[in-house]
Amino acid sequence: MSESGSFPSAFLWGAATSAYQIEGSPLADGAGPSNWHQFCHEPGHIENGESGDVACDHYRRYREDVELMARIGIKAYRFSISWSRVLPKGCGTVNEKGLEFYRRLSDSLLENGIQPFATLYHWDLPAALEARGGWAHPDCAHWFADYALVLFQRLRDQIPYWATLNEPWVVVHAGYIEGSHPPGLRSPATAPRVTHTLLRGHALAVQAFRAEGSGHGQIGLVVNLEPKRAASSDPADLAAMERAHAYMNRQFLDPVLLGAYPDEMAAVFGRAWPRFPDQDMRLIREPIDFLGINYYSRSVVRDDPAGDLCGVSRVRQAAAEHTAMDWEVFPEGLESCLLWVRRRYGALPLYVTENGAAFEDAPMHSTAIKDVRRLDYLRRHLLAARRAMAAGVDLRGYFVWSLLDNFEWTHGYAKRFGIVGVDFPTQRRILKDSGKFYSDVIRSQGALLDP
Ligand code: IFM
Repeated sequence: MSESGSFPSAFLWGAATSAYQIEGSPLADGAGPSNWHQFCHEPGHIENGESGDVACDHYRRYREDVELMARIGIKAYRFSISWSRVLPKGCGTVNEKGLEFYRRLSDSLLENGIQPFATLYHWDLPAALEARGGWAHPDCAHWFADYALVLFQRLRDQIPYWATLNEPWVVVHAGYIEGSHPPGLRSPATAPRVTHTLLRGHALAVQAFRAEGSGHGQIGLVVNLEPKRAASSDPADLAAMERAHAYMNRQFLDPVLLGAYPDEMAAVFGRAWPRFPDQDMRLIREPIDFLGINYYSRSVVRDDPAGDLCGVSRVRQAAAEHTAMDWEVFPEGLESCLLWVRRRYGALPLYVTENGAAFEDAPMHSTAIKDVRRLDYLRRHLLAARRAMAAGVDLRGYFVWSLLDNFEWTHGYAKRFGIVGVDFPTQRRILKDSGKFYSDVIRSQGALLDP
């Protein structure tokens, strides 16, 4: 593969979404409430008091959305499965109607020549399990593996790609350090156990996948990575950068791929970071078939004892371009992340499972959306991905975040990431210029990226 020209013919050109962010109808057909459903309905958590009650109404409009993906030329669709649709109480009796939705969605994708790529956990935990302690309860690892097994037994014939967890770092950081996601805690004493339970759950689910036995399909983990740079060459800033890097980028990958948590975790958490049993560490190292990487931005950091948990503050690069999330646009960081993963963890098949940008778009009542900045963001990141491939990274696919404008968690509907615009009052879909561009890139197999 060279730095110019086409991507390999088997490259998976994809788009990604998640259940709570797009489906709507969260309690339909016997589904149980999720922790996100409850969190949104408690005042003060979400901008404008919004929720995923309607979202993109994808639960009812999925056929239309699949046809749209087919028209764009998308080859793979990464969606997530709502645990509480399938198991309303998190464990026990299967809600057949909930499961049936994902069967119909997968069938419809396959009929349209699109590969289903399912994430088992994209942050919406059944509320019944949150009430029992959620991920802070060690048994949550088993509850998750039991749920995963139901899906492997029932949907494995239709779904070739499975991811266990989406961005476990966000689950821990936003849920248990910042308190901005459910369960809304600020408890550094709890966070290490949550990390460990998530990883045990991931590994038990991978083991269930292998044991289930049809041999069909692949399973992996999805993490969000962000290169850290020191604001100066001062040794204190360099040490701060290493702590921030270990906390965000290595906390989950080192145990899964190397069998041990980074030493820096004890420095970050102090005595709250326990010594975990050797047998757990062996379990967590269960081999995976691929790694999914979500990439958006980088951060420049400096030592700051009054800063975050790591004793670090972010130094905003005022001269750089930023997205509507105030994330620096830094395409080279995608290339450096991919190269770093290969250097540190070896030649694992990789997917960019999310990449994209929120920008203010033209009003949704228009028929065209000229989102020049998003288009440019995608082009520059795809070029970065291709450079990494030319340097030997085994990158098998790329999923734009997101197919649709959707519910951006605590920001509600204020941040638009879609290559397809959604006029929420009417639910009309409008293909943005970035979507047309992505379609052309796919049809040219990436050759169009060349200047
Ligand atoms: O919308 C989220 C997604 O759910 C997880 N990754 C980052 C996206 C943008 O914030």
